Amino acid sequence: MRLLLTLLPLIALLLPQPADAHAILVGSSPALGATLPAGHLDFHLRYNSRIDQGRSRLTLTAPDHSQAILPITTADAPDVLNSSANLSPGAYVLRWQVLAVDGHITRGDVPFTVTMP
Ligand SMILES: [Cu+2]
Repeated sequence: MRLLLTLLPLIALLLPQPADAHAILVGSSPALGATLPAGHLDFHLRYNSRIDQGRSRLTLTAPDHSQAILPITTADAPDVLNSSANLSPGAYVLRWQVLAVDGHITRGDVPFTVTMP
């Protein structure tokens, strides 16, 4: 009995989870807090599940705090978000908002710094 009680939480973990596929960021370029040289910059965000690229959004906050919506470029995989921009030195925040296939929206920030080339 004691063993069963000990195992119950583990068994619960092993049972199939309810369908839930919130998109979670699993990798990004630039990486969180990265420092990159000024000029042309490619943005690649990768998620743990398929996302609706047409209903997802990338917003870039510039060093002067102005915000611009970045055009999302065609991706070769259903779980990535790509864009690019030409950036001058300063502190930026790439804000992503994605719609996952389960209909849930998630968002997050990727702060990074651009330095003189
Ligand atoms: Cu979800």
